[in-house]
Parts: sequence; structure tokens; C-alpha cells
Amino acid sequence: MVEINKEARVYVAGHRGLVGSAICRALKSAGYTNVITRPRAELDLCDRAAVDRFFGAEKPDYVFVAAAKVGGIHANNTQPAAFIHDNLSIEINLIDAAYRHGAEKLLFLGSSCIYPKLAPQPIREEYLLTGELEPTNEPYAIAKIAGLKMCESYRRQYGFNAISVMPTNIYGPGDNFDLETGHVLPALIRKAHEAKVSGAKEMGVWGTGNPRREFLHVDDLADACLFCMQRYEDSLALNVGVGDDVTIRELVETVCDVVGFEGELVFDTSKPDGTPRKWLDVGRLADLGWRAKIGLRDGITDTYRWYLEQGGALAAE
Ligand code: GFB
Repeated sequence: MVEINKEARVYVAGHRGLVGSAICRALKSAGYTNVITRPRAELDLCDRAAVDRFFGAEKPDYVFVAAAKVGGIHANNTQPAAFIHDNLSIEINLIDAAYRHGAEKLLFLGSSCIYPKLAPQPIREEYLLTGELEPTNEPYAIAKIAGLKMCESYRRQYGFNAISVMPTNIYGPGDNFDLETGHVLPALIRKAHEAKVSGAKEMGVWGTGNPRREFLHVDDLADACLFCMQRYEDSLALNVGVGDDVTIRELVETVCDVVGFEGELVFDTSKPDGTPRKWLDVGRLADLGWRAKIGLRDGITDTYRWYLEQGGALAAE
């Protein structure tokens, strides 16, 4: 266990995103006083020279790589070039600059979609690169695999203390509620809410409803990231999940219950299902002493509350 000095210079890349903003909240409540962030208008993470200048000037001790181009199944499927380009650029620029400017440690965030589409379930860390990827998000997955391999390689060749964590599907306050580009959980909250306030008889759900997904609240993920920054030092990319999954049909039923929409569900099977299941084996992280605390229903309730506070109700009325 490494006790990180509360005055250490901690840089959170992607601090306005779902994950980065939760890491900043967690750092603040843990008493860290020197958290460094930069808005995109001031630092373009795809610009290598700019990232290098930033690291040279700020010299962060600890780096959380929560910056990424992310999106749901439709965004991944329709913008493959942007997903592979932006994610590779961000990873190369940040990991290399952190190493060259003497950071103590770096934590890289990947995704459970790095594993083979038909991996045995639950998915253990060692199943990486044992089979074909899910086609709807292959470019994103390839970029995330490159990021974890960079961490592994910089550790092996240069002794740089870079670790990777692979979270399952994340949701929570700060999520993207756009119906085209967002992930399933915020999209369903918005659809159920809008159907309720407009008095609609039905709401649309993409795909068959049969795929299974595991959902981790972003505050649990942020907690796991701080835990790993202090306790984990190995080249193996560590799974972070809740140890449980649900079908999309079960998910939408819970969402409708929380939101209070009682109409019909209409499954649009012209939309892709994506990978049938990605249930992570979280045994390694549990052995280190970390477990998720926020149950799915409570997490959905919390996220719906946040959505309403942001004006979701007004937007839908
Ligand atoms: O969250 P999601 O977009 O991404 O979709 P993936 C999960 C499942 O929910 C799919 C279904 O089977 C969708 O067809 N679904 C049902 C919906 N209704 C909706 C809806 O209204 N919106 C959306 N978005 N889905 C992404 C990857 O995969 O997961 C990324 O593309 C990343 O690379 C991310 O790994 C975590 O779980 O299929």
C-alpha cells in the first residue's frame, strides 16, 4: 500500500467526463488539495506538443487517464475512425508524456469491450486477446487494448509505474443522455421519463432485450480507481465491476419502475444487440479488498434524480 501525500500533484485527464468528474469528487472528499485539471479549450489531448508542454510545466506526480472518446453502441458503430484515432492519440500523448516528465504513477482506464465477443463468462483478465472482438466497437476496443499494452510495455522496458483498470459499463450523475450517442442506461432513463410526461402509451428499446450487461455506478468506479492507485502495482489490467449482470429487458423494467412509466415496451430488432454478454470476473480486485457498494436500483434512482436536477423534466415537457 502506497500512502499518497495529500499535497501530491494529481492530474485528472478528462475531468469533465462521467468518470473524470467522479474521480475529482472522490479525490476532493479524500482530502487531496492539489488536483490539476485543464478544460479541452485550453489543452487538446490529441495535440502531442501541447500535452508535452503541459506536463513539462505542471509536472504531475500522479495521473488518472479518464479522458477518452466514448459512446454507446450506435456512436461506436457509426464513428469508427474518430473512436480509434482520438483514443490512440490521447493514450500515446498522455502515457508517454507522464513517463518522460517523471510522474510517479499513472492509472489508465480501459473498458470491458476489450475482451473477445464470445469470451467465457464471467470474463477473467487472462481472456484478453484469445478471440475475435465485437464488431460494433472493435476500433474503440483496439485503441483501449493499445493503451493497456502501452502501460504494460512502459513498465517492462522503462520501469514506469503504469497500471490499467478495465471497468464494465459505467453510469451515473454526469452521464450523456443523448439518445443517439449515449449508452443504454441514460438513454432508457430519458426515454421512460419523456414517455411518462408526454403520456405516451409505449416506449422504444433497441435490440431484442436479451443481451446481458453489468452496470457499475461511477462513484464506485472512482473509489476503485483511488484504491488501485494506492494498492495495485502490476502489469495485468484489472477488471472492475459489480460481479452481477442483468438482461436489457430486466434493466428497462427497473428503469420504468423507478421513473414511473407504466406503458408498453416495444423492442426494435432492427437495432444491433452488440455483444451477447460481458460479465466481468472481479475476483482479483475482491482479493485485494475492494467491492462495489451501490446497488443497481439505488444507482438508477440517484442518476434519475440528477437528470431531473439538470432540467430533464423541463426538457421533456
Ligand atoms: O450501452 P450500449 O449502447 O453499449 O448498449 P454496449 C447496450 C445494449 O442496450 C445493446 C441495448 O444491446 C443495445 O442494443 N439498448 C436498448 C440500447 N435500448 C437502447 C438505447 O436506447 N440506447 C442504447 N445505447 N442502447 C458499448 C460499446 O457497448 O459499451 C463501447 O460500444 C463501450 O465500446 C461501452 O465498451 C461500455 O454495452 O453494447
